[in-house]
Amino acid sequence: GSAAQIAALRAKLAPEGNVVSEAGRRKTIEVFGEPLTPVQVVERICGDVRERGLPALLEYTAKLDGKQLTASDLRVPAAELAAAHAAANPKLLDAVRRIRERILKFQQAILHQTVTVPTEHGGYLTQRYLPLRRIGVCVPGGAAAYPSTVLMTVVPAQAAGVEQIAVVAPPTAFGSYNQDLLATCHELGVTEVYRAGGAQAVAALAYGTNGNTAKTDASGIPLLAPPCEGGGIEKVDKIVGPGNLFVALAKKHVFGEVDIDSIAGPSEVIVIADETTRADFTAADLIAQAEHSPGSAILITWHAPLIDAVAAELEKQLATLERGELTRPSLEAFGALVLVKNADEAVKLANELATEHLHLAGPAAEKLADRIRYAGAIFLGAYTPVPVGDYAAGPSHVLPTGATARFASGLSANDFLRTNSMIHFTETGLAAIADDVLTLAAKEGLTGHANSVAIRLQKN
Ligand code: HSO
Ligand code: ZN
Repeated sequence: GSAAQIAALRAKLAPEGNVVSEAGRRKTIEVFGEPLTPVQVVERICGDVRERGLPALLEYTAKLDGKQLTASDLRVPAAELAAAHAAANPKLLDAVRRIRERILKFQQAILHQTVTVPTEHGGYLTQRYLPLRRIGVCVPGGAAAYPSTVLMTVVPAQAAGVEQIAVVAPPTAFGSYNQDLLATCHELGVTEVYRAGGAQAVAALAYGTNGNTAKTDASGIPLLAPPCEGGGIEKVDKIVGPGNLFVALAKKHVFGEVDIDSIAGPSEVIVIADETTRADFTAADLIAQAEHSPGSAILITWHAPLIDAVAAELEKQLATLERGELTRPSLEAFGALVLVKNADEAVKLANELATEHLHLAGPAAEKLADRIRYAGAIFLGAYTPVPVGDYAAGPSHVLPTGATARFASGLSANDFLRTNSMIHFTETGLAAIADDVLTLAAKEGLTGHANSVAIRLQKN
């Protein structure tokens, strides 16, 4: 629990590429013929897509993803989505349907409800929740194909009642050319899938692809969301979903123009194990996270024999797993087996590290749950490995990483709602509250404010 130990473990949880990592922020890249930081690159790309719209999006797709697309093949045709669905393994589609039901049930149950508080004299105050109209979902396509990410973003949005969902995935074999991904989109009723990734896709979602040519309606009033022309992307109200460093930085860049979810970096797990925890289970759990490559995986236990047992199991399992060799470097760079003195120390470390996934693996570990304040998602017991949450349980697997669980929460249906407050006063209600309003208005010197209340209470 020393400061040095915490710092060392924090570094493990913020691998290079994470927005919060210094190394990731400082290294320069040469996509524009001069060394620029990732932030500078993202600013240029976003600025350019905002200015020039669709041509810029297609140029960056060609330059950065190596895929020459035309305006008409940016959007995956309806027939292609249907064909992917028709050709999909029925077992996959059955699983998608069942998982969809589980997510929907949970997400609908946690949805904020409109609240009305009656006030004296027949008035009322309301907090009304309304779904967003149109959102964009980023699905990554780098190290693996992620149909599960489509489920874990799209279904919460649908539970909230979002009308329009535009999915962007890079034009790669693991992205928007992945047939399972397309079949999953179709199964969920997503009709807008675009072959775009990186900062350019985020910018396209944020600004739309019409460029800076001001669009107005017949009476000259600027349109907030001009309908897209020639196969472009229409501006969304919120962008969610994970992605690499460029996607994350682009989301930060466009925030304010649109809303975003939290910034998701590389995946992480901390397993807190007790005397009953099986070494083979735990090794498997650490590997499962590390195989996201990069993915970090930390074991914390006060049960000393477990450290060596897990180390041995890691070797054994890495040697036989198909992705073992891909996973090993990630585990070496971003993994740790930590022996603590006792459960108190384990709790303290877990709270300091505020990890994305925290697995309390065993009855004694499970007892610590109430003392855990910071974690994206908490997995309880020997039979709740993180992949159950990754794929099927119900809460979204889009979770805060890089210690952002100190202030950010996992994605949920509630992130697709916004609110209006509504205030209604009767004449007697206004008379009853008038003094308080007039007092404050006088203090602020805003006589017009005072008058707008006073004028209603004057007796003729
Ligand atoms: N562990 C990842 C989610 C995921 N795992 C997708 C497998 N597929 C971030 O929570
Ligand atoms: Zn995972």
